[in-house]
Amino acid sequence: MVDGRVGVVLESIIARSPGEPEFHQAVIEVVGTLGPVLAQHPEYLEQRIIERICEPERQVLFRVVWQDDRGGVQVNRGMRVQFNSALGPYKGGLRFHPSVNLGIIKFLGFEQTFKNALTGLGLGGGKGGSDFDPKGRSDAEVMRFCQAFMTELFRHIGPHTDVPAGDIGVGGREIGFLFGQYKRLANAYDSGVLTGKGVGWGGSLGRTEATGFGAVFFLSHLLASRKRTLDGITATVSGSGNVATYAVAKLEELGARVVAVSDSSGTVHDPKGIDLALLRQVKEVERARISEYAERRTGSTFLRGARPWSIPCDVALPCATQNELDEQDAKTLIANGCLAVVEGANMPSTAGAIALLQQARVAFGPAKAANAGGVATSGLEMQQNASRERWTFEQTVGRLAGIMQDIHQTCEATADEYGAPGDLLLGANIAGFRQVADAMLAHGVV
Ligand code: NDP
Ligand code: 2IT
Repeated sequence: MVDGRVGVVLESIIARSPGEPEFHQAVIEVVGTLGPVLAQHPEYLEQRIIERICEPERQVLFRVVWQDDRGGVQVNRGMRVQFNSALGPYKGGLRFHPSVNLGIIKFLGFEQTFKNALTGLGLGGGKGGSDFDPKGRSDAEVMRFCQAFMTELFRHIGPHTDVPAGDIGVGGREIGFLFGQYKRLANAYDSGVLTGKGVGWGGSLGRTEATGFGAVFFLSHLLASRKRTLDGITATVSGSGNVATYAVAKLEELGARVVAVSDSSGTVHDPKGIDLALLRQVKEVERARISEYAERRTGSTFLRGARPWSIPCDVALPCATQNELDEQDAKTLIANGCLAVVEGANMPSTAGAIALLQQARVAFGPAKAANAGGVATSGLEMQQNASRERWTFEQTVGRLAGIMQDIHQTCEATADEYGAPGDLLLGANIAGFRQVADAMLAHGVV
């Protein structure tokens, strides 16, 4: 609910960022739930915290020129949006995908600010990326692109300034090439300048698994609050990248049957349950399309062009990209008796879909809480880099599990406090906002 004064503020924020629909959507979603806290704390409006929190502190746009394997010159655009440093150095991933534009990176940096606040680890918010498309590129081309990208980015980042990591199209291979170039330019081994590093050279055990595992830990708390467990339930997952793969792994470990995964070409329906080893072979080792999985797995089918949401399930985990679950999908999930939707991706559900799910009392785990396990474990990687320690897989995942439990508890308690029991979207937004806003007030007019 947006009252008159807040509505005027929202309109001015949208007007100053034309042509950025994803950013508008993210801002409206957060500010639309802040009514009760703004009523209680007039200082947030008086000090213009909403306008300040919605305006990135710094936005860097740069040209990235590199040579492909045939000697052709390629030109891409790189960017880094340093959104908010009230709680710590800017922190957030890099996305390499042809759809990347400033509005998408701004929405991601905005979401990241509140997500990072919820982790409690002293991390500011940022995001970056490029319209570079890694699909079909050789390792050598990806390396030259990463080196060209870092040649500009390096002057804007540092272990105490801004600490990028992966996102869509940026995984261990890319972080390696980016780190190599940073190290060469800086003439320093600044382990803490990037996270998601290889475990042999400063990375944390468990970071690869963290986002997917964290989302499933969040889901199990959500189900527990409704006296249910994961054991024996049916799940559908979208995507087949980093987040999706380790969501599938943890779901299956905890006794769920995952009957769908997908990519941008279509969905695999595997009624027996996804074969994790085959999924990893196809996607991580061969970097092939998910249709390849269906070709090798008897009993599974490939639904070209389809999303997973028409396949009946008890829980749905969108783990691919923004706006991949719309009103029609929400109606189908509700009609099929879905109990819970937990967002592994960033802003995967449209505003209309969220409204329908909430009306139908489907338990909803919002992205900025449910997928915070990735960045939280990046925070743990930074701790290990700073102390020159190396924790075991069990230690790190144990810390992750505790952080996800705390985040779930904070969202629930905040929703209760503000008169909306069970509304974890409101709980996540208000809890994250208050952390950041109070730090900004303390820091004065900066
Ligand atoms: P990956 O690049 O590893 O995998 C992305 C997956 O999503 C692929 O299966 C890809 O299919 C699919 N996908 C990407 N874009 C689209 C699209 N436009 N339409 C349909 N499918 C698409 O990325 P991640 O797993 O790291 O990221 C997935 C989501 O999770 C993103 O929203 C990201 O922001 C979010 N996230 C990631 C975190 C992390 O630690 N990595 C942390 C928190 C959130 P295809 O190969 O066909 O493109
Ligand atoms: O959206 C996200 O939280 C990420 N892509 C992870 C960011 C990070 O810094 O680990």
